Amino acid sequence: MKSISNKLASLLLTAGAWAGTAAHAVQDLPGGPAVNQLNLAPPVTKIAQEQHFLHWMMLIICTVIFIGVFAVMFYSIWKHRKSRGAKSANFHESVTVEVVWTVIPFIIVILMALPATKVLVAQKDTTNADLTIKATGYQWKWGYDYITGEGEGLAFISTLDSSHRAMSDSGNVSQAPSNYLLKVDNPLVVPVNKKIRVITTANDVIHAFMVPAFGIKQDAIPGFVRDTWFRAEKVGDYYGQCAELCGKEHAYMPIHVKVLSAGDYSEWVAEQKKKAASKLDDPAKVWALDDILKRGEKVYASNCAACHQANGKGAGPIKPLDGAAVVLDADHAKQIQVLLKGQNNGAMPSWAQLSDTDIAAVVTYTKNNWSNKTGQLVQPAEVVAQRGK
Ligand code: HEC
Ligand SMILES: [Cu+2]
Repeated sequence: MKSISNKLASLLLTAGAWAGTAAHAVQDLPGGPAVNQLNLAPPVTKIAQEQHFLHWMMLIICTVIFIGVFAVMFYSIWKHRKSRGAKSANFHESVTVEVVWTVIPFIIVILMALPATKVLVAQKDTTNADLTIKATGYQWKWGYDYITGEGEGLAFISTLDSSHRAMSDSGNVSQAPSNYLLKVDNPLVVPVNKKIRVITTANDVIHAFMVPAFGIKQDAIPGFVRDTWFRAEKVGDYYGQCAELCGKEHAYMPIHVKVLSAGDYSEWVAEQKKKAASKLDDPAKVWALDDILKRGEKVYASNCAACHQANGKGAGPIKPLDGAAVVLDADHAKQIQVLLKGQNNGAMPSWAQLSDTDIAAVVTYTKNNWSNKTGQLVQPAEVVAQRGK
């Protein structure tokens, strides 16, 4: 007996210690998931508020009915049990009972369906948007294009922070920050109190754009466009994830929406436009090896390391780049073609959407990193020449 209670005590202690460290390491993320969160995310749009109302209203109605029906049932069984000499009633086809049990549920269903339909229709009304943004799902990142409204013309890719990916690989998450696996390099930025229409589509497989605080979730399907909308009523950071199983890195394509005041948003747009103008690389520029290597390291970390690994060794069917013949080859065209067209039916995807400078940079980087000390320098002009070949 003693040993059992000892075992129980030590089990409880370990559980306590585990809960203790977990609570220490992980904290609520404002605008994102909370520790031990059970309810829906705190709503930040009218639609999300109404979804909350519908959810609780229906849950309460169902619970009341459940308790009522089962209470009557158990009471009747108990009260009219055989041992008390109860005799079963002997009636058939009571019109009153049948009318009552048809009409009452019908009224209840209508009472629930009316407000639900109202919200559903409002959700689908994507007209008169102040801003239209296209969200494109890629394996495994999001592309955002500002199509109309303030910020029109801006476009960027949003990827998971590579340090979070590395933390996940290592399995050591004791130092995980509250935005673990939700931190991205470029969040989607929108103004507060404006109607934002999000057009969703995808480049490879089906993804889904979901932000619980806004009450939106919309499939992103290759070759199709779907849309949804939100009007965030509070400045802040809100998080979501791809919500359609889309391959092995599905868990690593988070969504971060930054809602700014109108003034801050205008400033952000002006800053992005300036940056975009200065970033427009001249593909005719002739680079020095050191400069292009620095650029290539970044391009590799955000686009290639997920598959080929930071150490260039690949994994399983993903061929290594460290020591690969095509990487070491003095003919630059071979590797440039692999990047532009992909290889093995897209197992190695095409990277044609990267700029000429980014492709030249990452090719140069792979040719001079790990044990690949070729000293070869690939210029953007060589990529330009290979496009369309
Ligand atoms: C989605 C995973 C994935 C990503 C991301 C990826 N690759 Fe690959 N890559 C592959 C696979 C798989 C192969 C092997 C294809 C085959 O079987 O021929 C490959 C092959 C290659 C090859 C040819 C190697 C050889 O020996 O034939 C090169 C070069 C290459 N990748 C470079 C890159 C670069 C540079 C990037 C980043 C811009 C990148 N890859 C991103 C999956 C990926
Ligand atoms: Cu996805």
